Amino acid sequence: MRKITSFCGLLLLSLPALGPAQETAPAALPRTASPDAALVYFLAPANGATVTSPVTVRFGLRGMGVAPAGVTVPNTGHHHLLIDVTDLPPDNLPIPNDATHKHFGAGQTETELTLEPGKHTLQLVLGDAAHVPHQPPVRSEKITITVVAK
Ligand SMILES: [Cu+2]
Repeated sequence: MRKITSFCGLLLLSLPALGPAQETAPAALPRTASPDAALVYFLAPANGATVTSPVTVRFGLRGMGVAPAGVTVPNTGHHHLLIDVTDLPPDNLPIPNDATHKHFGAGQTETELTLEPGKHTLQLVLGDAAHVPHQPPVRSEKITITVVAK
């Protein structure tokens, strides 16, 4: 997280130095290409499932490999889990790292999630070595689950 913050700081600091010709360009980071066949999805829970907390969430990935953050092997990335996120974060910046945007930078493919009772949405986004979504983005469908008390 500290790495992301300092990188963003660097990015912001470098903006005033851009020439007039670049002023209209978005403050974007280089994007890493994803293959056409790439697909990220939930192995569990199922969309619409009723579950108890903690919820075991398993991440599926087809057409690409999982690599830890910082690794720049082509056609790899690491998982990010968006919890109750309405607006997707920008595709051209590192995915935020907070309570609703969880990074699995060690290459994890599952997690135990503690959620309050009620409806929740979950969505997966693959990020590259620098936590930036691929081009085109590799995102799962957004699933809805209902958490009930034990
Ligand atoms: Cu990340």
